[in-house]
Amino acid sequence: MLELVTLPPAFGMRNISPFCLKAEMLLTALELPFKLREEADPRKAPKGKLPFLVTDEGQIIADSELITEFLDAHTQGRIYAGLSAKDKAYGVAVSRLAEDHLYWMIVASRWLEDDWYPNVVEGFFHIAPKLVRPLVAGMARREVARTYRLQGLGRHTKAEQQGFAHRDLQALNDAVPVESGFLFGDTPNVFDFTVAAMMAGLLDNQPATWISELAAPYTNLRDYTERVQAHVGVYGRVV
Ligand SMILES: N[C@@H](CCC(=O)N[C@@H](CS)C(=O)NCC(=O)O)C(=O)O
Repeated sequence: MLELVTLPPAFGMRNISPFCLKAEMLLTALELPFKLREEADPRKAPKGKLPFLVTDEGQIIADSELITEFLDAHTQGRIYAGLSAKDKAYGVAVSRLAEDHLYWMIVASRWLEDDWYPNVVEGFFHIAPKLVRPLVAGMARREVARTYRLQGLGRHTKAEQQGFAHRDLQALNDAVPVESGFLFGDTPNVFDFTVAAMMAGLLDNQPATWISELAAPYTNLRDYTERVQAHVGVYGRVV
């Protein structure tokens, strides 16, 4: 049976990682038998990040997009079936916005805010011995700060970062359908899972972060996120 390796629950989320949640939604929607395994230490993942998928033959596929490509081949093209080249282009562009831009502000809103950071220590590092916990978590925090700066967003003031977040959320709010349906029709596909998984973590993590508060007015995006999760029966939060 396929095995999807994900991060353990944290911050009120059953599946805290948007990449892990997307892969879980996809496997569920494809009705492929699979089991979930939790790995709290990403350093034990082949590429130092989760999720990864272990196939029946023991092949390991690390990265949610590579998992998607593998599953598309495995199901003889079911994932992208019926999508035009233009649909796919739109889906990829929206996914990159969510996963390669908005995502970093979600990370920063948890790790780099002094008043939220204790939740990170508790949520991600409770497995570390109490004595070394602040040290290990502090090293990881410095790495996140370095990455955020390298990515570029970390060079901006908080108000400027909030401006970038607003523009991302407005774009997603306008990109998804109003009231019913999904990006490409009546059934959600991998691109819906990408957006909804990212938004689920942003909206539902507890306690709220600056970006969850900022997302509150984007009600179309919130309703759509609920719709995708309800349709596939996979929620990011603990239900
Ligand atoms: N491009 C990767 C991103 C995966 C990713 O960033 N996972 C995060 C959790 S949300 C992770 O494992 N981070 C651990 C780390 O960077 O040390 C994918 O699509 O799977």
